[in-house]
Amino acid sequence: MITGITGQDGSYLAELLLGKGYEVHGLIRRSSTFNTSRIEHLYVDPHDPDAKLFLHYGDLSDGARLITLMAQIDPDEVYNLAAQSHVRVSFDEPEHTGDTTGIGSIRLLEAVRLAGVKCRFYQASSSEMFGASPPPQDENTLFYPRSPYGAAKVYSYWVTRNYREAYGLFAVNGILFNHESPRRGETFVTRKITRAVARIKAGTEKDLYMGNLDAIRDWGYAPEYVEGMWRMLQADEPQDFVLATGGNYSVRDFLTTAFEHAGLDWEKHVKFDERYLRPTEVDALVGDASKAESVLGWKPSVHTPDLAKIMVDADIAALEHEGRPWIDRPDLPDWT
Ligand code: NDP
Ligand code: GDR
Repeated sequence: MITGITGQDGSYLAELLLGKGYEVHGLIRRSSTFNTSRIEHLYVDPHDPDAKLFLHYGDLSDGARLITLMAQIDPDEVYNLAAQSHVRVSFDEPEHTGDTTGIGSIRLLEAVRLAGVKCRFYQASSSEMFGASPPPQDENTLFYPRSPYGAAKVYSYWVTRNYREAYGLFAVNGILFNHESPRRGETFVTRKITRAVARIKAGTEKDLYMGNLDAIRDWGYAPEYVEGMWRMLQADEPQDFVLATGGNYSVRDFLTTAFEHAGLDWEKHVKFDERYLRPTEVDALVGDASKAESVLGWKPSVHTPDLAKIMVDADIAALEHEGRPWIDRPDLPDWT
């Protein structure tokens, strides 16, 4: 069972698990418009005897529904990926962020416990929990969150550990550093940049308004990170792991690579807008994933500069084909 299946990571994880022969159940939110574009290509009519993907309405704010679903589905593995996941937005909607990104996790853990489900549980923890602690960060680094989002993720991290210790649940935290892809939400910095590059290249846009260009991040490739999530649940013992590339790049570096890849000069197009600044910023996140490499054999192969190029190519292709390349263009390479 995957919460957040309609998001970037949920869609890649669903693909990975279906490819391994799993039956996958996803929690989706009721919305007045379709919110399933990232998983449309995986959907098979549930009346089809070959159907392996099943979607259920629900919300992390609705504990009773989570208990009902747990009892009905009786999953072997639960991946809690749902969250209000935007750090800047968490300053605008701190209470909602606490309710979904924080309390939502304990509602799901309680649903597992109360329904008596014997499953393995993955919690999508984040490098944002390290916040102001200087890099490199690993599993032993002190948490010092710098946003309502980071603080809510710290809560979820600790309740996941607590359910492991208190109830013997196989519950783990994947502490993932930033990971991106052509499916990344359009308001996160990498996708915002690569979409703008495609539009500027096509001549439909001229300027890109941005906030702090000095922030350092360690941007990896999402499909590799969902493989790491799955490995954490196959391990002999429940343990928490950092997943990261170890890369050290500024937003300015990402801009430079992305614009240059399309033959453009970012300095001619990028303008500053203070609305994209955060009241407290996380200056530098650079992860040390050596524990994941030694215990899980997990090692990322796509590093930030190549990731920027993959995303620019995909956004240019999406514009050219007036759609989402990973759905409309089966001839495109796997990374879409
Ligand atoms: P996205 O923002 O792309 O996806 C979030 C998902 O959560 C969507 O499916 C969304 O549904 C769903 N969701 C939001 N609120 C609720 C709710 N109240 N009830 C049920 N579902 C809800 O995030 P990512 O895929 O990038 O990230 C997955 C998880 O990993 C998140 O928890 C994120 O905080 C965490 N994380 C992400 C990292 C990254 O770099 N991507 C790094 C570290 C942690 P809808 O589509 O309807 O909006
Ligand atoms: P982050 O991702 O906050 O690290 O959280 P985001 O891409 O939003 O910001 C990265 C850095 O870029 C700076 N920045 C801008 N950010 C956005 N969104 N828009 C801008 O215009 C802009 N200009 C500069 C930010 O200040 C920041 O320093 C992501 C999310 O996926 C979380 O859910 C996840 O937990 C963490 O990564 C790890």
